[in-house]
Amino acid sequence: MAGYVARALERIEERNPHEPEFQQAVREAYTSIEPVLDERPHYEEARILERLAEPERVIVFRVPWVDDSAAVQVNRGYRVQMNSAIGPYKGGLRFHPSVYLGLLKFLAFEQVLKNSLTTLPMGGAKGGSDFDPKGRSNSEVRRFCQSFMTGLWRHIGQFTDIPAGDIGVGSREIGYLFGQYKRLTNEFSGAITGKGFGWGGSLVRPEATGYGAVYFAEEMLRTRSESIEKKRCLVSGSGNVAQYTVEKLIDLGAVPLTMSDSSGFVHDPDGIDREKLAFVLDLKNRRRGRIAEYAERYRSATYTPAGRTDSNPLWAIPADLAFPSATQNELDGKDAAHLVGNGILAVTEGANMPTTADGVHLLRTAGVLFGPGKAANAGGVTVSGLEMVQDSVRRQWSRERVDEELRAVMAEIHSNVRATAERYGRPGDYVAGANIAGFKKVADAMLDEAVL
Ligand code: NDP
Ligand code: 2IT
Repeated sequence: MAGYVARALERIEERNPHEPEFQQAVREAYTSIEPVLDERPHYEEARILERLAEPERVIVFRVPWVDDSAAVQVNRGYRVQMNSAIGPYKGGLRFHPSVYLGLLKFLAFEQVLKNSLTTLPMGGAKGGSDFDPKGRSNSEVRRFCQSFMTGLWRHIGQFTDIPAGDIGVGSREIGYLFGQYKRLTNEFSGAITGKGFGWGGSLVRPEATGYGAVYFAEEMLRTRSESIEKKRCLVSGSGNVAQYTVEKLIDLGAVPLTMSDSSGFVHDPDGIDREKLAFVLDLKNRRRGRIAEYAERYRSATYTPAGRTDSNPLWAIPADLAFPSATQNELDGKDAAHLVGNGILAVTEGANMPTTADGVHLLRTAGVLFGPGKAANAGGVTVSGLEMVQDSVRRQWSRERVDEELRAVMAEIHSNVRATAERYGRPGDYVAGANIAGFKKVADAMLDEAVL
């Protein structure tokens, strides 16, 4: 490994112990940008790698709230404002019991490079809480969100930091958060994205991440003269990203075979069609039930509970395309070996860092088209950026216009990533291309703005 990268990684890992996901994300990015560092030695003088891995600001706050049995609960709230070199901090909020500072630092770090790729002027951030919305009533979720925003509101704003959704934060939570933000600031502004269309949101924002991932997969397949049509697809997750990945796959004539949640996965060899997807949307977004119910409703499907073996049997099902769209590190080396063994054509990351480092290595060396999350799932934050544009000009665009812009940005990201990989001697390496292209724009802005 070239000198500066190795030295910087050592320092960063020493400074950030007990944060394995953050270390993983930084290592993956930095080891793939070496060719730029060789070309631009002044980055080392400016200690760009160290600065990029140090959040500009971290906010940690108490989130007290009262549950339905009148008991007081205490959670921890966070916002990691990672980098504002190219625009205001921007990134989602995650409510999940696994949330801790290191997890949000990994997500904020990824967000900086991802947002840089979108062509829009957005810095990177991530926030959230260890609150577990599962099994909580609407009133409990509302009280939690209001308390969370009471801690956060003074640190965000339309020109400062614009949160959005992520795991555990969907349209219901965004509504509660936005309502409380408005009440505290006495201002109706676009300080949060993912809002409902009736109150300042953008059409296609709910669909954007999933649609964008499929558009990115289409672009990758085109380089091999392949199309999505009739391809058998493995999708993990059954939340926002997975739902609209499946919808777009159906639109384009592909055959989605699987969906999952943290309890297990369903495999439907007949394919998930529109009616079955509508069942999943109702199950997950309204009734908030478990994916196992799909296999009770549709006899063509089988259900496999999670955690019986050390690899995930979802990835062992023969298919042409894979869309990991649930969570980080859900696809490891063994899973990748199953995919390769079954002749998978492309893996497109809908989630953030769903593939482990050895998984990525195996897929890449086997020549599988591999679309890393920071490029492939950038559609969500892209339409968040378009929501900010609409909020600023106080107009709302048509579904067709937003979808067209989303499609164009995903094609632009794909061609930029591909051309960058080629230019730096890594043809076809979307990981290197995405990291280098995302990094250069931010690093150069940091240099222009002096030592901040
Ligand atoms: P949702 O909360 O809507 O859905 C998450 C899905 O993943 C659920 O099916 C959930 O199952 C499953 N899941 C969550 N945690 C785990 C876990 N530890 N193990 C197994 N399954 C798990 O979130 P999103 O769909 O919004 O997010 C999914 C991924 O996509 C995340 O990595 C997120 O960071 C990323 N992403 C999201 C964007 C967005 O716009 N929403 C944009 C770009 C990336 P269960 O219900 O059982 O918890
Ligand atoms: O990981 C992500 O890109 C998101 N969760 C979306 C962030 C956003 O600001 O829309």
